[in-house]
Order: sequence, then C-alpha cells, then structure tokens
Amino acid sequence: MSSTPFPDDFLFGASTASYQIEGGAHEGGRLASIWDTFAHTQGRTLNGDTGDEACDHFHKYAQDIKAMAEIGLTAYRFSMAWPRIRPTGDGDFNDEGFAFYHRVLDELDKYGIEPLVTLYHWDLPQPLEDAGGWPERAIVDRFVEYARGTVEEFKERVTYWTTFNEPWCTAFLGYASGAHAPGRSEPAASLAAAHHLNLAHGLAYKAIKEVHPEARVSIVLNSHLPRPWNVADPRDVAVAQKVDALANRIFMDPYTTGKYPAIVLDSTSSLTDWSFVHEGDLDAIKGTLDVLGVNYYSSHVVRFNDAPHRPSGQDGHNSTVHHCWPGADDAEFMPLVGKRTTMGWNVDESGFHAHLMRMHRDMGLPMIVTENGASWPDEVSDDGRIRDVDRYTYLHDHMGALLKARAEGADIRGYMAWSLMDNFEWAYGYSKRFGLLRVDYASQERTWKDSAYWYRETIRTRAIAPLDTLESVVENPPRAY
Ligand code: PNW
Repeated sequence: MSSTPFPDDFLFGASTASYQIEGGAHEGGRLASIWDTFAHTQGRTLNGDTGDEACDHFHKYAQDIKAMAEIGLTAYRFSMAWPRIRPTGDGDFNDEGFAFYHRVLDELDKYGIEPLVTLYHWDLPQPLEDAGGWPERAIVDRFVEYARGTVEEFKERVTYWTTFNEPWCTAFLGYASGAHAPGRSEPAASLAAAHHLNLAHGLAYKAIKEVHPEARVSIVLNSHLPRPWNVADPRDVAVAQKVDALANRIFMDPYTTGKYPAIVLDSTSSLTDWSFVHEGDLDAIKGTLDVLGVNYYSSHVVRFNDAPHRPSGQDGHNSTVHHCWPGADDAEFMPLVGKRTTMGWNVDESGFHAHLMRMHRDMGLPMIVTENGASWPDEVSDDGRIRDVDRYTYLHDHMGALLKARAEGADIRGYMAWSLMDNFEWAYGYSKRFGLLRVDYASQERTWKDSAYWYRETIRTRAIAPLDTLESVVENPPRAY
C-alpha cells in the first residue's frame, strides 16, 4: 500500500505527436506525409494552417524536454514520424531520422523520463497513400516493416511501444468523413481501412516481439461514450449500442474475442461484404496487446432518428459527426448540455470513470491514459500569467475520476495530459490550445500556464493538488523559454 493516492511507479506524463509539434518538414531527409499534402490543400485546415514549422520542436526539443523535467514528468508520450524514418514509406530507412529521435531519447534519459513511443500518429508517407492508403491491404506489410525496423533501432532505449494512435480517426475521419487527411469520403473503404489497421497492429506486434521480447506493446484507442438520449426508448438504446460497436468494439473485439461484432457486420452489410477480412487475419489480431492506451476527452448523447438533419461542417464531434459513421445513418448526435471547451466538446468526468471501468471489464489489460485534456481560450493577463482555471479544473476532476476507477480495480498505470504545449490541432490549425505550456507561434516562446504549476504540484505530492492552493505554487511572472 502506498501512502500517496498515486503509487510510486505511477507514470505522470504529457503527450504530443510528431506532425503537431516538430516542424522541420523539409529537414533531415523528411519527405511529405498525407498531412503535409492535406494541410497544403486549400480549404482543408482552418486559415490554411500547416505543420511546416509547428512548434519547431525539431530544433527546440532539448529546451522542451528540460521543461518536462522541471514540471516533474516521469514519462513522455510522443510519436515518431514515419516520413522521417522511412521517408518514401517503402525504401531505405533514413539515418538522419533515427538520429533525431536518438537525440530526443538522450535528453529524456538525462532526466530519467520514460519514453512512450507511438509509431503512427497519422503522418502516413504520401507515396503509400498514392498507392491506395489504408484501404489497400499492401499497406499492412509496409507498416510491419517500418515497425520492425524502428523498434530494432531503439530497442535498447524504449520499452513502451504503441502501434497506432486512434485507429478510429485514421479510418473514419480520414476515409469516411474526410475531415482528416487524406480527406476521402468512401464509407466502404473506411471499413477496409479499419480492418487493415487492426491487422497491421496484430502482425506488427509479432514483429516487435521478435526483435524486442521485453517490449510492452499497446494500441491507443479514443473513447466514444454514446449514451442513449432516452434510456426508456429501446430504439435509442439500440442505436447507442450500434455507435458503440462502430466506434469502440470494432477496435476491441478482434483483440479479445477474435471476431468483429455481429452488429458491425450487420449494420454495414449494404456497404461492404467484408471480404477484405481474409482467412487467418483475426487469429493474427487476437491477443496482441500487453497494455491498452486510453484517450478520453468527452462523451456523446445519441438518439434514433430515421432522417436526422445533416448540417455541414468539419467538427468530428458535432455537426458532421454522422459522416464518420458508415452503417449508422439513423444515429442522431444530440447537442450536449453543460460547459463546453473551444472544441465544442462537453466536460464529463463521470464519462471518463465509466469508460475506464468498461475498458477494464471488457479488455482486462493494464491501461495507461495516453491523452486527456481540454482546449480553452487562454487569455494572457497583463502580469504575464495564463490563468487557465478551466484547464486545471478539468485535469483535477478527470484525475479524480481516474483515482476512483483505480480504487474500484481498474489497473491504470499512468496518466498523460494532452498536451505538453499548444500545437497544430489538425483541421483546426493553431486555433485550439490544449497545452500546459503556451506557445507564441510568432516567436516560438513557451510560457508556463497555471496548469503546468498545478500539474507540477500534483506530481510532486503524488496527490491531486487542491484547486484553491494554486496561488501558493505558481511563479510570478511565469517561467518562459
Ligand atoms: C486526438 N474526434 O484527436 C489526437 O490523438 C490528438 O492528436 C489531438 O490533438 C487530440 O485528440 C485533441 O483533438 C482527436 O473528432 C481528433 O472524435 C478528433 C476526434 C477525436 C480525437
């Protein structure tokens, strides 16, 4: 029994992703990914923002990692960019790409920060999309080669490996709604993409274990918590179950039962016959997780509607959310009550607790919360402070929900705040701020928000810092670099 609420070996971290922070798009032998192409296509991202420079972490990584150490992080979750490491997707591995991540790992090592590495956080080398992308089965081998080569390179230094970040987003925002790169709207192809992501994970798991038996391999799933609008209406309950299956179980059941849920196959049967699932595929996927990564931001309320109104827009959580649901045309996502972040997402820590307990029950794996956080307006006060009360309140309440889930038996080994610093928020460009550190994109200066101080205090005490002690832990003026 530990005397603090969080045990000594609990991983306190923050998360980032390569395309969102690195910049250096044309440096070190990096070639284009689907996100470079997408962001440079008119009308795809807000204000035409791109990740060409992003937070310039490619050059500022050492200062950024020093800030992590000052906050007290014991872990850092980041992704390696496939277009840096194997720039064409299927040709030579790039020594300069490897060298950059060795430098990052050197810095983390200096401060004893545990690296949690994601192999794929959405930056697919463009030539692989040109060859058909995730809906084409050939991509599975390309991913397995990349995974094997990368883990071989870093196996002395990295234990925690994640294959995919949020395969739901890759498959359904990338190939069904088109809100994310490569921006295709092909419902049948999106289902093939989902299967190829699962298969690529399963085969990569075996390849990774061959070169690095001690590796702890995970997939990171984003949470959808579709609560029924009217729990007394069986049609609302049924449509919520269907959305749950298309969002969550399509990426859960193959790992546990070795099957796709019947409700997924049935509801999509008019779109595809699922012949992209070959003999033996599901056996290759089943049982290939050591750890589960859980990303959680908000919850949903859905109801049955034969002909729901379909407004246009880009918001994956709201207006066009239906486009990402092949097979769920009768699901209507209802407006959410209560406080909303600048993403339009609701704040619902009870959903976090419920989701963690459900994942614990259905997956039966050790879990790491790999993303949790919120985007808020973040005013800079005259004294230089960023009093982001909404953010540290969100973190406070969600970490409380995590501790409750742990107390009820969920095996949660770590918590990664999204994100270390403000960064390129995909289709929303730089308009959304999720960071513990504020980034001034003109100067690339980072400033500690109050949340960074709150988190530092939480980590120092290994207990959720009370909200009203903040004034005693912040510095005036805040740290900046
Ligand atoms: C996740 N949705 O993205 C990603 O892993 C991060 O890269 C991202 O910055 C973060 O959450 C905040 O958005 C998501 O529409 C993007 O459901 C969209 C959705 C979910 C997750």
